[in-house]
Amino acid sequence: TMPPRELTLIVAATSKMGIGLRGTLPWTGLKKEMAYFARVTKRAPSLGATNAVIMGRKTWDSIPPRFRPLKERHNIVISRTLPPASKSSSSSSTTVSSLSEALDTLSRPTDAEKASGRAFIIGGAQIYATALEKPETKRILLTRILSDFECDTFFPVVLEESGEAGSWRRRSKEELDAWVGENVADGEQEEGGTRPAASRYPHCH
Ligand code: FOL
Repeated sequence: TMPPRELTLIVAATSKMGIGLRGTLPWTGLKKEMAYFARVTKRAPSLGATNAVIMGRKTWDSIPPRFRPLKERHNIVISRTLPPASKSSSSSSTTVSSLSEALDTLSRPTDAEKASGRAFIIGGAQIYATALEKPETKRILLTRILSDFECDTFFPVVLEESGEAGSWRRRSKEELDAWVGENVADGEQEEGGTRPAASRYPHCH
């Protein structure tokens, strides 16, 4: 019997913890930030391992069809209404009806490749909230978006720039770098097209 898989939440949020607007990301053109998301979620702890990305159905719908399923990752989609041909599953994507079922799926991997990968919760708000109640949820990788974009969806915990947020505590850049496996750019990173949206790189909580 194996220990349950650790879960890592990855999220980009404004200072008010805004994460979404009308079914998509509130911002456009944060290409380096999205590239960071893709690199971190793809990077597996060992050669020949594949990570899993777990998301709600609305987040799945928000991903441009050309990028779905997210490549080089096992995509697990949570939907109360399973697609026709039920419990649709291929090697790169699986649909389940709850986060608990997603965790069950991870606990009986179909192959060694998936057995050794990391598991990331990639949203949205409902799935983050459910995941935050699970003891398996060990860390949050937050990218702070410094421009105050309009949002109608919010991350369920307010993570402060400095210090505590309930039981969550901000970690050092060294701890972040060591876990993600890269030297994460430090300080304010400016990008975002014509009107640069400053984005500051992750906090590890
Ligand atoms: N975390 C962070 N840090 N940034 C995000 O943008 C983010 N987004 C989500 C969850 N956590 C995040 C959920 N939304 C794609 C689109 C939306 C999305 C997640 C992923 C997406 O299309 N990803 C492609 C990259 C495409 C590109 O290169 O532009 C991928 O391969 O990951």
